Amino acid sequence: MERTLIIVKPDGVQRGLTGEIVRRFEARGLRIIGMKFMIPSRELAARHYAVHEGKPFYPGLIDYITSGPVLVMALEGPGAIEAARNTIGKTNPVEAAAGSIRGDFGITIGRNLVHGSDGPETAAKELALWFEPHELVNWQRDTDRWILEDN
Ligand code: DAT
Ligand code: MG
Repeated sequence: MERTLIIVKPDGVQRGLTGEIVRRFEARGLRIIGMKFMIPSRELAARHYAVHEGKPFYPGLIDYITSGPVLVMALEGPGAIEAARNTIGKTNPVEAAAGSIRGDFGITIGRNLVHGSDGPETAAKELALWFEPHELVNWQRDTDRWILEDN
């Protein structure tokens, strides 16, 4: 089992796409274990995007992610990180496959709707950054025997 951190960015929230985006992850079989709605502080945004500090797009990226409410999710499943990244699509929506969230709803890199952790170390770091341990819920999903071969 793997965990990943997903954010519906302010454009996704403002455009009323939160339900559609959550639906796609749920339909895929990823299990929601945490969810919160908040306006990220600049400090939180800076820690989240620390790896991009100094790049030309960094100031705009911080302005964008702190510009309004976001929906933050922790998802769990086998290969959850890669599965979620594939459901989200390539960073630049122009290159994202049709059928992916960015490929279906985005057209510019600076408004690409969703964040998903890019590897196990990043996921662990990001989950700890956005969620307190007690905010992650342990629960049995009754449909798991139809979604997961081994559960
Ligand atoms: P991803 O969000 O697909 O993991 P990333 O981690 O490389 O992509 O970059 C984080 C965000 O920064 C990305 O979602 C959009 C923005 N970004 C990345 N590269 C960019 C670029 N060349 N120009 C403008 N914005 C960019
Ligand atoms: Mg990234």
